[in-house]
Amino acid sequence: MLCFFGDGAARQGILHESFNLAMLWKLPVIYICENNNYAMGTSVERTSNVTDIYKLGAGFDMPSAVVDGMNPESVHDAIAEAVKRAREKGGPTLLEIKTYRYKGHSISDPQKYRTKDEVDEYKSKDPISILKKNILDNNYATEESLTEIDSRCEEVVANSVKFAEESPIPNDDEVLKDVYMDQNYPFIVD
Ligand SMILES: Cc1ncc(C[n+]2csc(CCOP(=O)(O)OP(=O)(O)O)c2C)c(N)n1
Ligand SMILES: [Mg+2]
Repeated sequence: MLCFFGDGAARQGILHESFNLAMLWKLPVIYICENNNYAMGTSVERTSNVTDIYKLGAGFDMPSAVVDGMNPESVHDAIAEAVKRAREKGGPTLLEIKTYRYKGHSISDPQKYRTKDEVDEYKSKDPISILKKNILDNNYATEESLTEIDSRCEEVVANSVKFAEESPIPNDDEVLKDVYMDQNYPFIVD
């Protein structure tokens, strides 16, 4: 199971309880902390004594690593290793994937907590642009085929939005559809 959360969510106590049980029961969970350095507008440095989030795994003997989230190959390699461990019943892994968020947390975020230079610095290391350059430089694909993939993706998204907007509001009995949980869990009250 791939479990994604932000650096802000990493500060919640329940995560540590979850780490403990996941290690005790050797669950096949890959904890993926997307550390973009801000929880809404609050930097990791303002809230955390230990700012290397992957180190939180040490208290539970959980295999943990920091990964350059601006480098798609590094992310692939780290996930592949964690998946292998999980499939071989080696238990959970914590990955701190260091990345960045170009936009504010929401449209009402004035972004006074960072400078434009900081944002521009990360934009210059954009993983999608770098991957594209890498693909072209190594002749893995042509510019035309990448443009074609882009337009196919845009089409899928546009069709999905159209489908959602044209669909009726779902019935209440669909609220748990496709949700991974015990459908008889006692929280569900008629
Ligand atoms: C249990 C809970 N506590 C607090 C909040 C309010 N809240 C919403 S987003 C957020 C910060 C999340 O930070 P992070 O996980 O780093 O996400 P990012 O801002 O990077 O998208 C907080 C505290 C919430 N939604 N749920
Ligand atoms: Mg964050």
